[in-house]
Amino acid sequence: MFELPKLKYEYNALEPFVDAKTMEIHHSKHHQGYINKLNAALESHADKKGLSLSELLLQKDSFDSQLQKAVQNHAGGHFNHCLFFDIMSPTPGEMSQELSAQIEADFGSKDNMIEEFFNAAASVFGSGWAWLVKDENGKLTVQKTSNQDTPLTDSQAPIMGIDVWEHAYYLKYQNKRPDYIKAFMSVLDWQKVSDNFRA
Ligand code: MN3
Repeated sequence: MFELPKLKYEYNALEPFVDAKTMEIHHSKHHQGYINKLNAALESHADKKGLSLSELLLQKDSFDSQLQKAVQNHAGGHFNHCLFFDIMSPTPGEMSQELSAQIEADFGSKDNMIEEFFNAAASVFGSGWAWLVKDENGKLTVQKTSNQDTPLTDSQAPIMGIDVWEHAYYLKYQNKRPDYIKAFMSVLDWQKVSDNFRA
């Protein structure tokens, strides 16, 4: 059974950038909801219960269509939210030299990468995510996914991502998604993103 990870900070710790009410609902209702639905889907698939979250996502194409859809949406939702909550911090750290050098190699500069990430997040149509993704050679790209699809595959893994579903920002920012993206960048823990890059 999958369980909701505890946050490393209080619901109000990211104020004023991300408000406490949004954090509470997002974590305790939305993230918990994906976990509940994932666990429910696995109830009838006892042979899959020993698989890790990553294994479920990487193997889902071999599952029956009902479980495949449940894993895509709810294991994806669980995985994506774990990363998202983990890379925000009330005391964001600095980017490593290693990540900084890779960003310069792949985007020319940190500003260019942030601009591309910002534009990706702002232009997701409907509900979805924008990502910074590392491939098997360490190369970085900005990507977008719809719904709870995740960029995790055998050959690439997300190291940073922003949830642009309206539930992530509507209470405080309403239709002003760009303001929310800017706020997210203010609480983004580059040290954690650097750890994910190194992993
Ligand atoms: Mn969400």
